[in-house]
Amino acid sequence: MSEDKGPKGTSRRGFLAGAAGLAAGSAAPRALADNVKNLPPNVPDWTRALGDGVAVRTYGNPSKHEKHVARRDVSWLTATPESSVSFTPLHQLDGIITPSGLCFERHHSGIAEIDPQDYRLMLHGLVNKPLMLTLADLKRFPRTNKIYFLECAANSGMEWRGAQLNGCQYTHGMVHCVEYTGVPLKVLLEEAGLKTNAKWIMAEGGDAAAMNRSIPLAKALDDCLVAYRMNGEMLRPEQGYPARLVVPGWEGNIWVKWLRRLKVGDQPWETREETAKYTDLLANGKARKHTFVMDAKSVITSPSPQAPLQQKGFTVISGLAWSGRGKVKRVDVSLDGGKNWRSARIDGLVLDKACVRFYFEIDWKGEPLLLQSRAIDESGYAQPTKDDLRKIRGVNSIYHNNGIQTWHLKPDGEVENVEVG
Ligand SMILES: Nc1nc2c(c(=O)[nH]1)N[C@H]1C(S)=C(S)[C@@H](COP(=O)(O)O)O[C@H]1N2
Ligand SMILES: [Mo]
Repeated sequence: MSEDKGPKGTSRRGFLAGAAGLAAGSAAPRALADNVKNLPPNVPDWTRALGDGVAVRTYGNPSKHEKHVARRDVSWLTATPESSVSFTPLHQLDGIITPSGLCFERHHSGIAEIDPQDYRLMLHGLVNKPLMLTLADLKRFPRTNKIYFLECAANSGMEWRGAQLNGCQYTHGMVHCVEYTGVPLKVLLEEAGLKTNAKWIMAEGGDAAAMNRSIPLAKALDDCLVAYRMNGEMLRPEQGYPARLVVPGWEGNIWVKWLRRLKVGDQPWETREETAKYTDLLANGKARKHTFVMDAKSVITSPSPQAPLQQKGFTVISGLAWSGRGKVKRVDVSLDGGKNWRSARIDGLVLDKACVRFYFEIDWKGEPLLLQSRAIDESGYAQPTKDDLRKIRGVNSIYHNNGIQTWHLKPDGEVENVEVG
């Protein structure tokens, strides 16, 4: 390896400095000595015998050693598991694509189990030719593949009155980012033919909640999809099998799962989910509604409370950023609670209304740090501090909390959810 300088002047030869001393670290890997027979230069157990053949694992699962990588819920948050949420383990992932089995779930009445043979999508209302489509019909329309994030409007909703949940899985884990395959909604609407007074669309789910929301026609004709695949495979039941609405950049609640009906109308339906819920109570007692767009947001996923640092030296700080207004243009990182900022390195794809992955490498000497990240999107919008957000919004909201998160990294490597004043 050449002696070129790494980020912040770290010598590349120094990346693993101290690696040999792992056993002396605070969280040493399980007693190395016990496994000496499996360590080089010895021939390990897994080299001494044949492994499973092909087609034993017909639909593969992660290694049994990765069982700790899991969706988790917060038991006291909701009264029942059917109307509840599980969170994406953001601290255990990298890149921008969320593995299908780890996408957070938000159901109002549990997971509908739909037989694809009996599936129908009805499109009616202010159209010239109402449609009743089977899944096979949907698959015959021209289709497209798009990577988008989906964020529940309630993500970070517990943090309005101060730091509360200790882990980015819980503070920020109501987001996922996958590739969808589906039919542009515009194609279906054109097939049905819109009447001239068409202005809104109502999407309704086939679950026991029959969850429904109104969508302005302009958005429906812009970039919405009726998706039936995610990450190449058919949608998982949790994500709305066999078809869901994809509403890029807009709050997750509108992404109706188990999509059963699309009705075209001339005004919003004022459903429960856009009046009693998914509105934002302001300090003056008035509430905002139809707050569709998810503004730019970011979070450091590692280190974070569930992913403490195991040792000093070269350290990769990593996180995710996204914006419902388009592409993320830049992500800044602060080590001192927002006094000084430097640009992080965005690595991998930078797509419209999708997550980006950022990295910021440091040589950590064990000093306490106040880690923050802030996303700036192509519209010029910069993620606000929590206090700036509270100045406009008060503290009575649940939804649309995109304030800057602070993690307090302590000398022992532990990390805590805090706020800086
Ligand atoms: N039919 C139906 N669609 C639904 C819901 C639901 O309960 N029923 N929950 C909504 C909410 S509030 C969110 S945040 C997203 C969550 O999508 P996910 O479960 O794929 O993460 O689905 C939305 N679509
Ligand atoms: Mo949601």
